[in-house]
Amino acid sequence: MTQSRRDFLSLTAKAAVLAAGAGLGLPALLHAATPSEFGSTPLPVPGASGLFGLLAPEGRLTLTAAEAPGALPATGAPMLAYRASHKGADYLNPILVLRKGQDFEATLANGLNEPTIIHWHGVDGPWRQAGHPSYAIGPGGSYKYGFPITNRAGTYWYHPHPHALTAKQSYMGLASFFIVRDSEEDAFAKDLDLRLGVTDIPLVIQDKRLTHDGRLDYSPSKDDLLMGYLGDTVLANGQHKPTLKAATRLYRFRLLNGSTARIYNLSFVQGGSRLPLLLVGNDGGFLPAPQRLDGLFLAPGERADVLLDLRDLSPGQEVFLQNMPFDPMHNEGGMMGMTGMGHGAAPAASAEGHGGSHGALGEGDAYAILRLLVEQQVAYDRSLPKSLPSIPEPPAGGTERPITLALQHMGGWTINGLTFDMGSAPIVVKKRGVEVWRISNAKESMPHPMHLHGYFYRVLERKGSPAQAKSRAVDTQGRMATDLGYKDTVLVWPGETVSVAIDFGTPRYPGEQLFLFHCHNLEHEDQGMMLNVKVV
Ligand SMILES: [Cu+2]
Repeated sequence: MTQSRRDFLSLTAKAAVLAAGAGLGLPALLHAATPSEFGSTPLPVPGASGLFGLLAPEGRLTLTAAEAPGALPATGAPMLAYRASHKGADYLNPILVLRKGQDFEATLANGLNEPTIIHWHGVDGPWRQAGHPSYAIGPGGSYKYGFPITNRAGTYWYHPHPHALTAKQSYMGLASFFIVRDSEEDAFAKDLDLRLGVTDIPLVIQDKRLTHDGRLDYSPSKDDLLMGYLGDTVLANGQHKPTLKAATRLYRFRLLNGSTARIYNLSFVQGGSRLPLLLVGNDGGFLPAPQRLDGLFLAPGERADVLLDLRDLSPGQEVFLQNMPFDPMHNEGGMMGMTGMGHGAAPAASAEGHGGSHGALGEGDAYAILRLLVEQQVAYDRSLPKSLPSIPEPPAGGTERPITLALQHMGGWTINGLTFDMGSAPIVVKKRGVEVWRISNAKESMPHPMHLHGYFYRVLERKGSPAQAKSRAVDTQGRMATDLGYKDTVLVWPGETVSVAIDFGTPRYPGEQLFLFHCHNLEHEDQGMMLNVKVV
């Protein structure tokens, strides 16, 4: 009997009891891990080889997208992975570790039976290096990448980007981290005594639906394609309900939401209270200054680099990384009747933390993702950082460009009323200065994490934010701590307008460029919530 089957059976009885008492829907409880259900399954952490092994490439690296039998840590089922061999070690989905200034040379080999191409998410490079879907290669084909790493230190990542197949391929396993280091990062890690894979932990969070025998199940219905495919089991580094044995010291977590559609509201919880976190970085590296917070939203594609201080804990104590209840704002309900694709649950149900009817586990449900078990008492004499490497203030002014996100009558999600057309570029920008994009999401909508290729945003302002975002504002412009610094993916809630400044003026890539602006809810992207952006 597989692990997931055992879990299912043991939880069913428990859920029935709970459901009777609490008046909650039975399905919502089936796979919602509660702290008491965590066993001794170790969290897969990056090592010197294997799945998510740390790989600092020297020379040209070949990444082969292919099926990897038995590779999914949670169930031992097959998954898709990028295979690589380097200096005698074999890897699956290697965590690429590069230095700023280094030349990156990689060849993607397509071992799938359908087209694919890699997008280096957040990594600067000219458009032909960025995995535009027009460059997708067929089965047996290959694509050569080669460009210098010009990013500052940060937590970037890579995943497929063939049009209409991005969600499925990412979901089936093709995704990993792309970590860039520089001298600022070296100093930071040295000051805090942080080691990648030991006390500096890349953590990708993904929700999955599993078949009865533990295989990954990607079979979105029409409703799922419209709202996003939600799983009922949440994995951390591919493992369900894992434990990381920890010491009484500082830890760094590089959190990545690698789910196709699910948004998380993350906190570290100990004995019923949320522990303080120090947010030090996000999509584009270090923030201007560390931000103390007790929780953060993480939408698909976004990263958060956080420090967690376990010095005051004692051996035997546990900390859980949890999803905290929130309103997932599936407020597209009013439109659903019009599309004829109505779903069962009333939109109002979201206010109670159950996000519609898709999947047994609502986005707004409370559940645990990872356990930290304090085992070792150590002396740790470093102090928390009071400052971080400085970055410029967001630029003031610029050419304004309104962007609207809405559900098309009788159709899917649109940007400025349009869906993706490979041959047209509805957004044309000049390499001449700053543009301010005012991204407005309709009221009868759902949250959309909007991602731009090739350039970082600086968030200027949030207007019309829902209470759960507004309550986390750290300034009068309504920005949250997670909006500070450089962003490549920004979550826009229903009814909200997020203004971002993009500097197209700094010389970057020679010649005309064709990048993409799209929703990182990957079902939305694949359904066409994506536009070409031509930079001339
Ligand atoms: Cu979307």
